[in-house]
Amino acid sequence: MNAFDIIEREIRKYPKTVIIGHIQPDGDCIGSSLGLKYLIKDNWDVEATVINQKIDRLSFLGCWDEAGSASYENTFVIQVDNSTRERSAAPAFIKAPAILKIDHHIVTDSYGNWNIEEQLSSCCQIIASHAIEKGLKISKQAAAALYTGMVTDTGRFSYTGVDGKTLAVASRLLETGFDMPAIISLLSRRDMNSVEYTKYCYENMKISKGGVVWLYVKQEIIDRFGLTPDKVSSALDTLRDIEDHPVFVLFADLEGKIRVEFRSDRIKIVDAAVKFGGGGHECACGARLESAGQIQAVIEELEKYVPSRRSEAEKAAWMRKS
Ligand SMILES: [Mn+2]
Repeated sequence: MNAFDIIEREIRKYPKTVIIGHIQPDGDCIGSSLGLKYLIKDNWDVEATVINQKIDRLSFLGCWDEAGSASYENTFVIQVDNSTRERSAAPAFIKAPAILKIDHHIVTDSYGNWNIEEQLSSCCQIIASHAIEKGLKISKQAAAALYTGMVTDTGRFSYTGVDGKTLAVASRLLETGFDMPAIISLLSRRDMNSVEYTKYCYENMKISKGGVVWLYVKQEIIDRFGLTPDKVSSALDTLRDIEDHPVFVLFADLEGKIRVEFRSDRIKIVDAAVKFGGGGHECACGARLESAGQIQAVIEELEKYVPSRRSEAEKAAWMRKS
């Protein structure tokens, strides 16, 4: 099933097409939404509306609206990069008569009338590969948006899940001639406040007895640095890549709960996230806690995945991969 066969048909059936991302948008979410908007405009001259939360550092890709009180009657909705209906940037979308889900996460909620669920390295890769397969015209603007999502969701093509097909799709996007180094420069830029936050993270990160690297960013710190949820997560870059410590986790106060971001260097830890009611990818997943009292339990659960605490055989297998 090619996503654009559905899109081409449904955009003509309904007076309105709305593309929606997930809450706390990232590069893949914004890149997918805007890339798709540009593809629809360039190939069928139809204006789709994009709904996403605000995120300043990606505004160079284009504009979008925030969810208002719009109803979704008589609307064709394309929901991108969003695994569950609750995480939508506009949950009212579920009332729409026609919903296309395009997502690359582990499948837990196939809420669409059509569900394009492919476990590729980014949602942008799915959209770009379907566009290429269908022989669509891909403008520089569309390519730049889709490339941004591919780059950000794969740690610049370095995470598990990147394969020859990923790079073939990226290659096709680069052929459009958009200014790739400019995109990378914009994505990499840090202001002094971020540098100060990074300093805070290095000074306050901890390593548990069982070898888990962790940090808890409390509300007062979020306020002190004026951090958006997305900026809070940049602490993960401080926690990663520490020799002999492949399992790390970031806790942060968020909307009265504690957001937990689990990460590892090639160790499957998603079961730990599931244990706390979360989910996601094998080595990059998340959950929410009701209170800080549960933090210790999460750390102890994760300690079970630290190679030095596992059997000699498992340890050797992990070392071989290193
Ligand atoms: Mn994604």
